[in-house]
Amino acid sequence: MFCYQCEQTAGGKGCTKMGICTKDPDVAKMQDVLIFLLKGLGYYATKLIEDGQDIPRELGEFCTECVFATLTNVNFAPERFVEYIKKTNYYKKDLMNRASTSNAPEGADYIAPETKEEILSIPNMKNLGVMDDEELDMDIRSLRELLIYGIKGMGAYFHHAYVLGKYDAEIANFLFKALGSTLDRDLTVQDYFNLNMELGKTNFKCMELLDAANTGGFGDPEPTEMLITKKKGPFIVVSGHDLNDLGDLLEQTEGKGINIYTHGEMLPCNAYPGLKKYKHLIGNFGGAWQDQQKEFDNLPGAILMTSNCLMKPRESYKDRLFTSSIVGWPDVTHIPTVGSHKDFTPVIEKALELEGFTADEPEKRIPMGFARNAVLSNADAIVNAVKEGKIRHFFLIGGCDGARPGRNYYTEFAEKTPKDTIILTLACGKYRFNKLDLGSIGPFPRILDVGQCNDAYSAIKIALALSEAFECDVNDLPLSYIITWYEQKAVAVLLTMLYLGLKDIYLGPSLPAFITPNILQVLVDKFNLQSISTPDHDLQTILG
Ligand code: FSO
Ligand code: SF4
Repeated sequence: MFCYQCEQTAGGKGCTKMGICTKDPDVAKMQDVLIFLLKGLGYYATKLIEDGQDIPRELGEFCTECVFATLTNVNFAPERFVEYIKKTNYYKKDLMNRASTSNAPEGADYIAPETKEEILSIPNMKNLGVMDDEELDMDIRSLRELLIYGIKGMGAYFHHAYVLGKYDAEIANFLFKALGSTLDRDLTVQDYFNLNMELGKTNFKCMELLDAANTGGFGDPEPTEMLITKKKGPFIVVSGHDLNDLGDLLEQTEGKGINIYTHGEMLPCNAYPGLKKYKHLIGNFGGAWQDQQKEFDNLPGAILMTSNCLMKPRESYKDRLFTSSIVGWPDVTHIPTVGSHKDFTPVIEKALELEGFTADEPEKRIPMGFARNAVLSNADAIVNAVKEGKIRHFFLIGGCDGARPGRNYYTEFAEKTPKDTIILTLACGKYRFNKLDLGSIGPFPRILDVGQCNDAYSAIKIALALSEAFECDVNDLPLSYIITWYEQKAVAVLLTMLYLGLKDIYLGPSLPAFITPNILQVLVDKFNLQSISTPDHDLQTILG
């Protein structure tokens, strides 16, 4: 196996024997085969689109689901990948029957065997795994993988949007085109650079679509004092990013005496009126994803994972862990989607069977729910506070958290920000400092939680609105981006930020292993992308 798609890759170079995330070589091989098949599928779908034919939504959704399944910490169940491979073969044969197969790039017409044993015995071939083509220029490989990881990240957002009824054929068509293009051996560095920028552009549209799906389905998040302590009684902890699943579960648990806690990236759901109207959505449990094995150990309640980040479950909670949607782990009960419905009865029964928390903890709450609507409804007050010198600078400190050392940078950075500055935060990186009491400036807490990682859209909208209010370029705002990355959604968001021309982004805790020195130099020259150093040094550079 070879995988270097996430920040925790072995030795900062690549996982070759076993993933640090515990992805094993069998699942890694199946994911490689699936992505390879999808490249050909993308190629033929694009041919048909160019010939003026429509690709059905069903295929766009299927392709999206497949790329999402290969994202870090999502699906570790080999049998689910066998099913994806079989179905991809089926769709691909149909496309090949309809499209012209002349001039197709090498590998485009590949059809995989359909049993687990046969799939695992597929010999290495050009383009199958990341490193399988030794002759490929390293900078081209770097940009090709950047594009593929961007596709995976955007696929996750697209999936969350269309399960809430928002689909956009242009986004699906770009997914097909981008996948298909990675088989083209004639593409230059510039071609790949352009495709990556197009990914950034399309992902912006995709995050906008997801924002519309979330706010259209559940209303605009509103500032909320969210409970972060335990309440007595049976409960279900819901993790991941899928608001649709949380909404369905809340409906199905209403009146059953079960408390629902969000976990990880579900935290922002406590601010959506359409979700918080359920009184049993009680608050948030625990910290970021990498703490789950410790926090779920012997937990006296049920746990539902609706998307990443899933870690290898300990035996002490495997029987009360459930997966839904895209997520999978061998021997963990999966709640299937039937039509558009999920029946969460097994999760509910498990929660009622377990003891639950036996006592109330002393209550603690933290402010959250500062998405674009909540912040921009106070735009005048913010602009005035800046003009009066009460707010000197804004920091967007956000992105994904992770397990490796070096991430206390973000806690320290937040603690050291001067009292006349505001921190906007999003994604699970916020857990590094969201419980700190950094005070407030007028009516605003100094930490404004904008939402999930996809709510980078909301943060960008806030930045663009401020630049309009101040009549300046967005890069001239007193705003700095301190970004923490872990997996491929962060890649998609970063490409969007670069596409939008945002400059001076500080990226950490380490730079991606798949970015070669030459490509890094291009990003530094063009966007002044910087790696983090120390909080003191970076604050000094930013604030002068
Ligand atoms: Fe975190 Fe995991 Fe949202 Fe990521 S829970 S690490 S960027 O999947 O998705 O921030
Ligand atoms: Fe390694 Fe990350 Fe790939 Fe898992 S996803 S195998 S940790 S690089």
